[in-house]
Amino acid sequence: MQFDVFTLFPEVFQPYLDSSILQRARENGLIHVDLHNIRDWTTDKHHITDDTPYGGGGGMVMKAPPIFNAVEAVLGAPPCCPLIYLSPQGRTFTTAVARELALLPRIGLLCGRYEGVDERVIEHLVTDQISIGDFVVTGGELPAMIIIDAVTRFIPGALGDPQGAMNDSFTNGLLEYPHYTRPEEYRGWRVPPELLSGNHALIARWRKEQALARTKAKRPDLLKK
Ligand code: 9WO
Repeated sequence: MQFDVFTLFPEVFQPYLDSSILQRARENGLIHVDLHNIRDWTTDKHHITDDTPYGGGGGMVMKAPPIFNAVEAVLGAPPCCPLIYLSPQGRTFTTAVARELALLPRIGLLCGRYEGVDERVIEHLVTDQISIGDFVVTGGELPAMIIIDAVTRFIPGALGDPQGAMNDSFTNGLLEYPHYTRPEEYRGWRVPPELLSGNHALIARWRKEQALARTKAKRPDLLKK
């Protein structure tokens, strides 16, 4: 699966893409991430990407021409794949959306900064808007990175474990059971005896009960679904 990211700050993606699961998924050819600096598609001497808003009010708006130039150069016109704008106004990102996106061969991710992009970009270039939650951050880069991460986990083989994301929270509609590792006792706190019993049926039952109890206590809304 290919991700084409359009951003003014491509360098913020690199360290995360070069770590852990995403690094390995890239090395194994399961995902390919291309970072495109919108500034490279400006045509003026000063490489200007933003301007003051019509109607006043302060702040800056990302200009339409460099964004159209960048996206059309990379994805074509008409575009070869969806272009997702990361915005608090989008549909909410969930595990179901991540699974759906993981089925696509390619997606574009457009990251806004400042007060956002010229509305004509959203009307005539963007095909989908996604929000990762009801809050505002400095730009769309971190939300885009979250989408790349969550989607990659649903690409077969990306987790190295044949079970993949099967046991993750939300996949079965429940929160995860508690995890423990050595030592067996730390500062007087013991690991639950069920996990030390060696009885696999007992362990499975204990984990299921824990997952249910936690979900009931912390996220009763998930049980209703
Ligand atoms: C900034 C701002 C400043 C003064 C008055 C109003 C304002 N609105 C914004 C704003 O929404 N800025 C956005 C920053 C513009 C688009 C990119 N930015 C962004 C994306 N912030 N938060 C997101 C985001 C994306 C997906 N899911 C959650 C949040």
